[in-house]
Amino acid sequence: MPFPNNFLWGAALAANQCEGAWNEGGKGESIADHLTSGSRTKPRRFVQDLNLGDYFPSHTGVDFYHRFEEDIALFGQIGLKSLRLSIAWSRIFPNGDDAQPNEEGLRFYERVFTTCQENNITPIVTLSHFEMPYHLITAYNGFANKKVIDMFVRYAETCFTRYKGLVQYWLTFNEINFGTLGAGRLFCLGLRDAAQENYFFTSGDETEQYQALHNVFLASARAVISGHQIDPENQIGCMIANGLAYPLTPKPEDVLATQQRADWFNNFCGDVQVRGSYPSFAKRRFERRGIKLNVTAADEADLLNGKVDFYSFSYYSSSCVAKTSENVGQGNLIAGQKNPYLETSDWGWQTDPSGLRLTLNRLYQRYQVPLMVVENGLGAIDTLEDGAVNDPYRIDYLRAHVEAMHQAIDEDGVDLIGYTMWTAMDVISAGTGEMAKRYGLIYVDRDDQGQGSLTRIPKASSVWYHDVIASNGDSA
Ligand code: P53
Repeated sequence: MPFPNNFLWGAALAANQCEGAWNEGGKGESIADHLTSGSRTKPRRFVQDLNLGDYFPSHTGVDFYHRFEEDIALFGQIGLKSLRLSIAWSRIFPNGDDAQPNEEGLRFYERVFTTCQENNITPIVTLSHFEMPYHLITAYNGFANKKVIDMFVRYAETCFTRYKGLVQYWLTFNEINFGTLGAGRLFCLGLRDAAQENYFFTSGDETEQYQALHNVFLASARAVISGHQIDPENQIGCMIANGLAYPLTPKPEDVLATQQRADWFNNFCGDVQVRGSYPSFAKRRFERRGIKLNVTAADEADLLNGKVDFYSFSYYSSSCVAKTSENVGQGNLIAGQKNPYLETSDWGWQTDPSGLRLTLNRLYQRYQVPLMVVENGLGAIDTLEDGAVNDPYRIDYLRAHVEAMHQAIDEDGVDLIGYTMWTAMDVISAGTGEMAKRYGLIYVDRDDQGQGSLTRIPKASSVWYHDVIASNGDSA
């Protein structure tokens, strides 16, 4: 069986990594606007004061805000059938708690989605991609505060209402499961005590963290309920960062540790969002650790009524787990130990296409809902030579993953409905804040100091991908 005829071949972006125009059009500050640039060895810093001479790459991004018409036309020429992008919450509600939405922000995304339509591109829209309004952290302590649930739901309802007829596919929270790690306390949950210098490495009160995560689950579920009421055509999915891990050895204790890690990082959030209730292993873990969450019967009903329509996830690499291994490493959040059988990218991520097939099988067998791969790609150093970028390494990476998806559909019977590779064009790296870590089908002339003409140059991989889409996967 080939890829289905209406398969959503596409590419992905996120507002804070591409738009720039951080304080234009009435936009408020977001978490992302407070992040400096870093590198593989130098962590990004989260700073409160924007006036100390630091460089904040999201402030200019790659200028998608001003160039989206030209950019989406280029995506159309590549033949993309879908474009995953996010709405910056702080363009719609600049502070998060504003009485009225910002009309200029609403109009911007209306033009973006209309331009997609003109280019026969189906938008897949993430409502929250690590970019909540900064004011919600300082004034409310992020999702620890129940009021923020209502603010998110109001934001989601504003978008569902305004973009009815233009957008049908929605994702609520990007990589929601980073909320199970200390690292996600800031960019997933918006916890105030996490707003310290080091973006990723924070630890704090676990009860507060999991209560905030519960509130994010509720915000997501209530948005799903509203989204279905506002437009029954809406298809609303979860978005989970996949952290496939293999046991480092066949030692039963390593196999068990691998499963426990998978349950906590991969399965917990998916179970809540797809099945509509907390899995038994999570309830038991909270009890044993003395974590008492405030979960009402009304909350439980909302989780059940707000189950997602499909499951989407990011998949980049895999790693190995041993009972004693350090599972969280710097700049490589979900990595465990190295797999001696796999190749490693310049940023330490190991390429594992078979792992994608395995993941698709595990997910489909667990949930039996349609699946979407909404991020997959290779971050690499690209060089511009004679006005062109030749990136055979990226083609090899993408081809192997397209092949793995084909096998999952054809041989294993998995219901996979779309693939949006990361990224449509080069953007700021989320993990390191660099431009040097490029994933795009289109090169953007911009460097780590914010210099460059911002000219767009389609890479060799975009020509390859064009043919893959035109042949519905056959020419991969
Ligand atoms: P960058 C870590 C591990 C896996 C996925 O990441 C991650 C992260 C956070 O860095 O995030 C997703 O740019 C995220 C995107 C991000 C992409 O992976 O660090 O949803 O925003 O750009 C790639 O190489």
